[in-house]
Amino acid sequence: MLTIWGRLSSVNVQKVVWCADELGIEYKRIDAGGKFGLNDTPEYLAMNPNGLVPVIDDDGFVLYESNAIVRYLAGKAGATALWPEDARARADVDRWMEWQSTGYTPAMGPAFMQLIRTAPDKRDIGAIEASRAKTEKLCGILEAHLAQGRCLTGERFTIADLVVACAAHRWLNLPIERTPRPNLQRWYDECAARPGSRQVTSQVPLT
Ligand SMILES: N[C@@H](CCC(=O)N[C@@H](CS)C(=O)NCC(=O)O)C(=O)O
Repeated sequence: MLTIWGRLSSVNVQKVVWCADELGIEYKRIDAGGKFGLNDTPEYLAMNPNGLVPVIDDDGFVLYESNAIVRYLAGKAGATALWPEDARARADVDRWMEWQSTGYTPAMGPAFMQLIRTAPDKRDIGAIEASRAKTEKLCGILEAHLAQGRCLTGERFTIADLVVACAAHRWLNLPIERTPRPNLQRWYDECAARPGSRQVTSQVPLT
């Protein structure tokens, strides 16, 4: 039995939950992190010394780092449509996953933290604007790329779409000014219509 630790308001937990739902894997999710705590207990730190969510335990196999978990779940399920075996196709998927974790989500992080998790009178307007500008630039890259094909790596939905769509969900639901991006919106709407996404896309308003 798969156990997932992590609160659903975490974008990194959302990726894992969507992936498990997409694959139809049975699992138990335990709220941890943020207001739920638990992630600073010795038992939790033994699973993830970083004290961050998510962590999984799959019949004794413990793993942290959300994108590694997503790859593990897809790989274990033999879901080659979601994570292709061909070296170049896989590298293309992995590239977008790296792009999400090292670029896209960090870019919007300050705007999210300020607008959603900081009291209005304590907000740093400069940090919000800098974060908005960085994210807009990356959304421009997505917009141009998605003008060329249905999904991020061609015509088929993969775990690259899944993890980038979790970040896009957050961005598209922030109370912030955004440049209209019809291709990005079309792609996001298609990802969000997948039954596996429902627990992520129901996270509105953002918390
Ligand atoms: N690179 C890690 C980042 C994990 C991370 O930063 N998790 C955040 C939530 S998104 C966290 O645990 N924050 C502390 C908390 O929720 O208490 C991953 O992708 O799993």
